Amino acid sequence: MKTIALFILTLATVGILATALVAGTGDGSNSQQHISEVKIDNFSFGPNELKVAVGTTVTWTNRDDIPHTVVSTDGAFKSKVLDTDEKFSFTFTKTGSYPYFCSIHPKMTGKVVVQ
Ligand SMILES: [Cu+2]
Repeated sequence: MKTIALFILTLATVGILATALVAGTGDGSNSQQHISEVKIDNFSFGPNELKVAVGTTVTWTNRDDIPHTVVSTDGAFKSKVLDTDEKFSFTFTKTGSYPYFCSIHPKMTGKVVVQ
Protein backbone atom coordinates (compact mmCIF):
# COMPACT_ATOMS: atom_id res chain seq x y z
CA MET A 1 0.00 0.00 0.00
CA LYS A 2 2.78 2.39 0.93
CA THR A 3 4.40 1.92 -2.46
CA ILE A 4 1.19 2.79 -4.30
CA ALA A 5 0.71 5.96 -2.21
CA LEU A 6 4.26 7.02 -2.94
CA PHE A 7 3.74 6.32 -6.65
CA ILE A 8 0.60 8.52 -6.75
CA LEU A 9 2.40 11.29 -4.84
CA THR A 10 5.28 11.16 -7.31
CA LEU A 11 2.88 11.38 -10.27
CA ALA A 12 1.15 14.41 -8.73
CA THR A 13 4.48 16.15 -8.11
CA VAL A 14 5.67 15.51 -11.66
CA GLY A 15 2.35 16.83 -12.99
CA ILE A 16 2.65 20.08 -11.05
CA LEU A 17 6.28 20.56 -12.13
CA ALA A 18 5.42 19.88 -15.78
CA THR A 19 2.57 22.44 -15.69
CA ALA A 20 4.84 25.07 -14.15
CA LEU A 21 7.53 24.34 -16.74
CA VAL A 22 5.14 24.70 -19.68
CA ALA A 23 3.74 27.99 -18.33
CA GLY A 24 7.26 29.32 -17.75
CA THR A 25 8.48 28.37 -21.22
CA GLY A 26 5.46 30.08 -22.79
CA ASP A 27 6.19 33.40 -21.12
CA GLY A 28 9.91 33.20 -21.86
CA SER A 29 9.62 32.57 -25.59
CA ASN A 30 7.05 35.36 -25.96
CA SER A 31 9.30 38.08 -24.62
CA GLN A 32 12.45 36.73 -26.33
CA GLN A 33 10.81 36.68 -29.75
CA HIS A 34 10.27 40.43 -29.69
CA ILE A 35 13.72 41.69 -28.80
CA SER A 36 16.58 41.96 -31.24
CA GLU A 37 19.97 43.64 -31.15
CA VAL A 38 22.29 45.38 -33.59
CA LYS A 39 25.87 46.18 -32.62
CA ILE A 40 27.65 49.18 -34.06
CA ASP A 41 31.38 48.47 -34.33
CA ASN A 42 34.25 49.39 -36.65
CA PHE A 43 32.02 51.70 -38.75
CA SER A 44 29.43 49.02 -39.45
CA PHE A 45 26.06 47.73 -38.27
CA GLY A 46 25.95 44.04 -37.35
CA PRO A 47 23.96 42.21 -38.49
CA ASN A 48 23.84 44.52 -41.49
CA GLU A 49 20.40 43.23 -42.47
CA LEU A 50 18.13 42.13 -39.63
CA LYS A 51 14.84 40.27 -40.11
CA VAL A 52 12.31 40.57 -37.28
CA ALA A 53 8.64 39.92 -36.57
CA VAL A 54 6.09 42.73 -36.21
CA GLY A 55 6.19 44.14 -32.68
CA THR A 56 9.92 43.55 -32.22
CA THR A 57 11.97 46.10 -30.32
CA VAL A 58 15.40 46.50 -31.90
CA THR A 59 18.20 47.93 -29.76
CA TRP A 60 21.34 49.37 -31.35
CA THR A 61 24.41 49.54 -29.12
CA ASN A 62 27.47 51.58 -30.04
CA ARG A 63 30.49 49.34 -29.38
CA ASP A 64 32.75 51.65 -31.38
CA ASP A 65 35.04 54.20 -29.74
CA ILE A 66 33.62 57.03 -31.84
CA PRO A 67 30.06 58.45 -31.92
CA HIS A 68 27.44 57.18 -34.37
CA THR A 69 23.74 57.69 -35.06
CA VAL A 70 20.93 55.42 -36.30
CA VAL A 71 18.71 57.32 -38.75
CA SER A 72 15.93 55.76 -40.83
CA THR A 73 16.10 56.73 -44.52
CA ASP A 74 12.33 57.33 -44.65
CA GLY A 75 12.13 59.08 -41.27
CA ALA A 76 10.55 56.21 -39.27
CA PHE A 77 13.12 56.57 -36.46
CA LYS A 78 16.13 58.70 -35.54
CA SER A 79 18.55 58.33 -32.65
CA LYS A 80 20.53 61.06 -30.95
CA VAL A 81 24.32 60.88 -31.24
CA LEU A 82 25.33 57.66 -29.48
CA ASP A 83 28.63 57.68 -27.64
CA THR A 84 30.47 54.47 -26.77
CA ASP A 85 28.15 51.92 -25.07
CA GLU A 86 25.05 54.10 -25.51
CA LYS A 87 21.89 52.46 -26.84
CA PHE A 88 18.94 53.36 -29.03
CA SER A 89 15.73 51.31 -29.25
CA PHE A 90 12.81 51.34 -31.67
CA THR A 91 9.74 49.10 -31.79
CA PHE A 92 8.61 48.07 -35.29
CA THR A 93 4.81 47.88 -35.46
CA LYS A 94 4.38 47.62 -39.25
CA THR A 95 5.77 45.20 -41.83
CA GLY A 96 8.17 46.55 -44.39
CA SER A 97 11.77 47.30 -45.20
CA TYR A 98 13.50 49.96 -43.09
CA PRO A 99 16.87 51.06 -44.50
CA TYR A 100 18.90 53.28 -42.18
CA PHE A 101 22.30 54.96 -41.95
CA CYS A 102 24.62 56.89 -39.65
CA SER A 103 24.18 60.63 -40.25
CA ILE A 104 27.79 61.31 -39.16
CA HIS A 105 29.20 58.67 -41.55
CA PRO A 106 26.57 58.30 -44.33
CA LYS A 107 28.46 55.39 -45.90
CA MET A 108 27.45 53.32 -42.86
CA THR A 109 24.14 51.71 -43.82
CA GLY A 110 21.95 48.90 -42.55
CA LYS A 111 18.45 47.54 -42.94
CA VAL A 112 15.70 46.10 -40.77
CA VAL A 113 13.13 43.92 -42.53
CA VAL A 114 9.89 43.53 -40.55
CA GLN A 115 7.83 40.46 -41.52
CU1 LIG B 1 28.88 56.73 -37.65
